Amino acid sequence: MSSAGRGYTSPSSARSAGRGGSTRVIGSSGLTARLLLVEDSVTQAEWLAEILARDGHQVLIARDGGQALQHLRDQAIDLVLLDMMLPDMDGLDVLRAVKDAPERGFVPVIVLSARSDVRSRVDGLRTGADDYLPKPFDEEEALARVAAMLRIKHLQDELTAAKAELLALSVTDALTGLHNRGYFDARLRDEFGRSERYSDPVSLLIIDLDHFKAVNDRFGHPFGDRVLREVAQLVRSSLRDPDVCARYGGEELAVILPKTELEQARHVAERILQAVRTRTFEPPASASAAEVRLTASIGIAQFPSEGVSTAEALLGQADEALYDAKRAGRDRLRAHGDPP
Ligand code: GH3
Ligand code: MG
Ligand code: MG
Ligand code: MG
Repeated sequence: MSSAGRGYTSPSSARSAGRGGSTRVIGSSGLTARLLLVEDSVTQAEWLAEILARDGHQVLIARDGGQALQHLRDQAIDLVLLDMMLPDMDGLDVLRAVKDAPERGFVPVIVLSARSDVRSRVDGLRTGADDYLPKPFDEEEALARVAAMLRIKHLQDELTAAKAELLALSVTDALTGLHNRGYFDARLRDEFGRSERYSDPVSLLIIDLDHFKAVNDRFGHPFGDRVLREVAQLVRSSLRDPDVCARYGGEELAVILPKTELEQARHVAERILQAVRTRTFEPPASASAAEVRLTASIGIAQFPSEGVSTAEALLGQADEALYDAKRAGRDRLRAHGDPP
């Protein structure tokens, strides 16, 4: 659907690519974009569209509010030029439709109004319009105002993308790419609350690599790091989408299994143990070993269960079960309450 994709793609057009993509070319005037011109007067619409197109913009024309809403639904629009007097709708309603869709990101709206029509400009600006152009417009001014708004949009898009990236980083463990402990603790509280409200079961696994200190001591820390990353992938790929998997501490991973009974959780844990014990890791070239093998131990707890009224208590039970598994010889799982 989109044509020439030269030049940059802004974060917002990358996000909205699924809804028809976006045409962006670095033109003579700087940023160019896909504009929606909402104007019922054919002569005015065509005149302005031609000026904008000459400046490198792609221009869609809507003759009334209904067409405008249709275009907004079908296309990724970067900026709207909006006549407030439309045959079928109040321009303010089109404006609200543009601004009430946060998933579109920042879509600037420039109100077009007769020079004498102060009321619709004021209403427009108060309702969320970003700028206005008094009719009849000066060609240069129209282009300059569009360019200024697109510059702001570009900055805004970059900010939104940077914020999303920071947010992702703040919940991610840098070594393994799994969620970090902060995220996990918050999700555990959420899932615990949900489980309490809806009487759904929730299970929790704590996975600890066996004798991992020895792996580091023998093959070096960088190799240990690589093993941790690979194990994280193994565990992740043993889980379903709604499951939450995090690096809980050094060589410990934790998993929330929403809507999962203890018996199903045992199956998941057994699958993870099997995946770890059958995996071979290629040691560093300097090491004499041909391959490195590893095992893990897993502690399981489920809610609802006796003596558990908080997420922390559930975590405590899983932790105790993990130590039972270690004491019983490692490379195995234990659920809270299992006989020794
Ligand atoms: P156990 O079977 O009792 O769990 O023995 P262990 O050696 O795994 O347990 P211990 O708690 O004594 O040691 C944990 C080791 O995990 C020591 C530490 O160096 C290693 N470790 C923790 N975080 C990292 C990491 O980010 N990278 C690497 N390479 N090693 C780590
Ligand atoms: Mg009109
Ligand atoms: Mg440990
Ligand atoms: Mg360990």
